[in-house]
Amino acid sequence: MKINFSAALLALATTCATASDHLDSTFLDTHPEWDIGDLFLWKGEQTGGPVFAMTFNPLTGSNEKTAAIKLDPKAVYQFKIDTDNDYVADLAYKLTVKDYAQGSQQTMILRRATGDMARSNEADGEVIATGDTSIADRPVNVVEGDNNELLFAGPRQDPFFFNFKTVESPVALGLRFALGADGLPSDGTSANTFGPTNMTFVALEVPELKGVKFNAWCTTSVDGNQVDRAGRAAMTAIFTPNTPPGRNAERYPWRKQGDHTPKQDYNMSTPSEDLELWSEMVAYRLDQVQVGENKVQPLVDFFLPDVLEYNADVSKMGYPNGRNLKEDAIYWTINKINPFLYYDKKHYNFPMTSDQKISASFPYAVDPVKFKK
Ligand SMILES: [Ca+2]
Ligand SMILES: [Ca+2]
Ligand SMILES: [Ca+2]
Repeated sequence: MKINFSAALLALATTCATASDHLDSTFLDTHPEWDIGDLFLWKGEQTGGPVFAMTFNPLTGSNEKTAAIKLDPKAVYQFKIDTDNDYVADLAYKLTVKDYAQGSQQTMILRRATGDMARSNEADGEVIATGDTSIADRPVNVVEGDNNELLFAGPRQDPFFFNFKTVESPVALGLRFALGADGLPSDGTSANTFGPTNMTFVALEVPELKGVKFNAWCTTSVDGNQVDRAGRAAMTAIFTPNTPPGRNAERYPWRKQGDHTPKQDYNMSTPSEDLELWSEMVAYRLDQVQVGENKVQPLVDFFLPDVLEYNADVSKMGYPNGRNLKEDAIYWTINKINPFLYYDKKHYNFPMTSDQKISASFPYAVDPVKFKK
């Protein structure tokens, strides 16, 4: 099979415009408090246990909005953990919030659920921590749980990055075109991929899970129904992409039963269903971006089920064995699919790491960006 080098790269690059899991369905576009932007998972410096982090309210772009963003008191926010490799949750940490009479600070209630409750979309399980969220322009408020867990929720700068500014065409051209077409601010450096933007960061460090191997993903549910989920970086953006200008929307993304693009169906399904429901979609997309025929099935098996693995025993952790705040998961994803990523090798050394000044202590993510008036 002859590889059309630039067409394949352009096809893949344009899908990353709304990466990672930000704005990943038209339904979630209207519910930013439910819309997971990314899942991160790494070994915490503070306790040595894993840190789980997820983001909401993507692309918050002013001081006023940063001061106002909150979580939804109707929603249940969960880190799902599978410890026996069947991709069904055995343990879940479930966060809910309550509003105060005024202001954007909220009370958090963290529950730990096992067995059937680990699988549910409800706020069930044993309460292990209560305390307040953090707000802009105030010191960080870290809440401690019954088993020495560390919990944080509040505004931070979005840690998501993908450095494409220094990547020469066609990748850079494709991404700049896509970002411009979406009207997103695009600095394109590893400090400010979408320009400087803030979001709500939810982080949980769990010393109890030190040394445990597991698979993890995160979910948002409302009224008992799952409305978003995320595991690996940019899965919906890459595998059920928006149709770029000039392409036939009827043929471009894979269609479920020939009628609609399945972005929200994907968000409402679970990792144990992934191989059955989504193998065909992933294979269709891989063929579209012209990976070799013999590579399609190994890559389907690599990307599904959509979870991050965690094995702290491995001497060199790296995506998708966890995903820390500094590593470039989008680079690794593109490189996995199209390993001929082209850039100026004389002047740059990919993969790059984030330019954000990540803290050595919990919750690690940096202060919210202050916008000039
Ligand atoms: Ca999302
Ligand atoms: Ca399991
Ligand atoms: Ca999602």
